[in-house]
Amino acid sequence: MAEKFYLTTPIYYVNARPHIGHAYTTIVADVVARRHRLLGDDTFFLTGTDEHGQKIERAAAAAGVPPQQFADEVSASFAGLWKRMGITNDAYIRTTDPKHQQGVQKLFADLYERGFIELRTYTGQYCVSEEMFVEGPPGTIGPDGKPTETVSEENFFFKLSEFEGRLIALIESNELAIQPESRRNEVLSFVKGGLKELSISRSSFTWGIPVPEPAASQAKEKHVIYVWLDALANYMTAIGYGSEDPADIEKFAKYWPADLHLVGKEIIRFHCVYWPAFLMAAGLPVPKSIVAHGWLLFEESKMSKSRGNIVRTETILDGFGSLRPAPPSQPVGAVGVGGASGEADPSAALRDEKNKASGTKAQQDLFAADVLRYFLLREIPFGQDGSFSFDALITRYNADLANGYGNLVSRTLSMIERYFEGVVPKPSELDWERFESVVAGVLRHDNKPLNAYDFSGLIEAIWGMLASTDQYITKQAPWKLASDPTKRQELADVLYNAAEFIRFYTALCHPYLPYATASVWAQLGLGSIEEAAARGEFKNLQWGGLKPGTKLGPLAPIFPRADKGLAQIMNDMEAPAAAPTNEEAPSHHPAAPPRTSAIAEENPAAKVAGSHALSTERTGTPPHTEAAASGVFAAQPVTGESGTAAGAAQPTTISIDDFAKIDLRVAKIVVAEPIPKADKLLRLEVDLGYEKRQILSGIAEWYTPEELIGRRIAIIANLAPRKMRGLESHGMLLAASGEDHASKPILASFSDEIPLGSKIR
Ligand code: ME8
Ligand code: MG
Repeated sequence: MAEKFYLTTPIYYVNARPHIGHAYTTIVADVVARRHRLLGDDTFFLTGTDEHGQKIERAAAAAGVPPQQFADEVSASFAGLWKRMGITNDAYIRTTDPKHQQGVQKLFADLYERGFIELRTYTGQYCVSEEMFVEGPPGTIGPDGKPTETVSEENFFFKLSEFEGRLIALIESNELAIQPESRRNEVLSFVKGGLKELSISRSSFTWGIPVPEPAASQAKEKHVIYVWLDALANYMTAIGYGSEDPADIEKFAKYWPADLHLVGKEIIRFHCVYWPAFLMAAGLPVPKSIVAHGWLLFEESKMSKSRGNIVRTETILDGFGSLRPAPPSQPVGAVGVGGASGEADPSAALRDEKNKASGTKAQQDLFAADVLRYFLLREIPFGQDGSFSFDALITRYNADLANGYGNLVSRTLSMIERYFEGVVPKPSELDWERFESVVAGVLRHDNKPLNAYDFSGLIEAIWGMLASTDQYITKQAPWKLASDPTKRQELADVLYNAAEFIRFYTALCHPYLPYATASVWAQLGLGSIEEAAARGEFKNLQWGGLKPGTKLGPLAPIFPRADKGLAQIMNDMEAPAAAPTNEEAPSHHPAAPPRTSAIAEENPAAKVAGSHALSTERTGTPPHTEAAASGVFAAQPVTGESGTAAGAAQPTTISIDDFAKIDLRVAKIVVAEPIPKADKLLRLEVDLGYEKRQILSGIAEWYTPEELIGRRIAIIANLAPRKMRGLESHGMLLAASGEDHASKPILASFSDEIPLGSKIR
């Protein structure tokens, strides 16, 4: 029977929207989950959000929104991001879920009944941003660098000190394995330094899970359960703890204890000391391992919501997503690949939820998510802190993905296409010796449990092999062999070996680059990588697994080179969000969806009059895509549905003179036609009454030429011309579109009475 593997990320606070620090942990967990699935384990991967406590209550109050509504909005932005990135979590827990609350109350009641909780009066220093008590006199500075607040309350206390000895034994025996070693030592010395009783309830605010009976009626005031006890319990409630439902009971019995809690290094005390102590007190098994990673730094300090020095993952998805090459003409059968582009009626397909998920924007997101995954895992030695910058991201991308893996794949497969009509040739023999010398040790390295978290080491080793395959091709010079008819078999040998190496690297990299490897797998003619993985093909890779005679799939570029200018574009995309989202006094609603707030803070007139690249930010469409770079200028809703989150952000005002600079006019579409090799673009000729002109517009996914011809629409007439695909575009169409990039932009249109060329003011 398959072994089970249960892993978790921390559940993220919903006081502000996600940044790439959260994405880092979630990506690492996703890589580990994918790897365990490849090994055939019955894997369960959990993430979610932490929604109670004083910090969230205050953030909601500052935004003027009830805490539940605030939590709903921010939690949805985390869940939505994970979906965009193709994260494969099996469940998503929210601590406001009724089932979770029921489980937490059961845990509290059990601890109370077993005699590990008692009521006491307490005065101490509290740090709200870390939700923890701190030793010291009033005015003591908390871990967030700010003075703590003095709290004097009657509280329920957990008898933590009773667990000192048992915790030390647990950790020293590795029954609870803590990695890396430095963190293990840190935890051990903390425990050996002596443990004090831990306050596990609060009565000065209400946003939390109420302390249950019989404990509740012992206290004078109403208490809520300490947010960390509430939060940690998610790891059990998400898999059924506290529920009477037989299916839940079975699930909990199957998956608990967790095999791995993956966390950032700042929360190891909660996970390695408090959590196992609570569990031992409740008579439950403790997790098998806790693995702590380092921090992502930005401009030398920890990227954090309270510092405001964050980079949003959305910026990378939108920025790098714009590079994504057009998909091969046939679906390649991987998650999120294929889809609407080849449909006869794309707008009909987009209405379908399922197709929507595999639409063009979804593909761009998955492509860009791969780039971020690769960068974070390759660049930062796991466990250490690492700096993030857009420049480093682009440098890595070009060196390793575009010039490395991507180039190896395209040169090899295009030669098979050219010299062997796209059919994998038959080698004279399986070249085991070459294989052994190149692959030496790497496969064993991957399987070594001790190195399970040395992601950068493994990737480095794979890229070393990749380079040697590249050198092999260069040395054999198949393009020369091809010109000599007597060297046909040698040519077959070189290209077979190269393709078989690529198959190996692709299988090894699958957990890191799930989207790109799916595409390469399909181009190798091997179909769906997900299915191959599910069949267990990657558990024991054999040289020669690529069968001669295999017909390659449709070829397409994997990683086109990124221009250095992309760094500036992404920096600009961050600019509006760079204002500190101070938790105590938010300058704007932290939950505002990034694009909406960015729009609200920008000056629309400046964007229209300014460069095309900038106008793409405002449309929320990635820069450099044809849809964005020319032709459509889409308005997006500035106010969120609730009218709160987004509505709180105020648009910058412009003067009437600014507006007067934009020449908006009514025009009629007289010609509309596709542009060869540009899937998204249409070439339009519009009549302004006083002149006709050409506009290139990225609306081919949504409009057929037939339905456009004859329509009266609104255009920006005084935009500087721009050349694309060798054609000049003189203006942009105005269109309204939703938050969702995948939805159809609705062109601003006029009835027939209005004369052509009329000015819109
Ligand atoms: O601590 N670098 O939530 P949180 C790397 N709700 N990782 C980072 C990071 C950075 N700059 N910033 C955040 C909480 N993270 C609690 C957890 S668990 C029962 C409750 C990641 O929103 C990292 O995993 O402050 C870190 O531990 C976590 O986000 C903290 O998220
Ligand atoms: Mg934190």
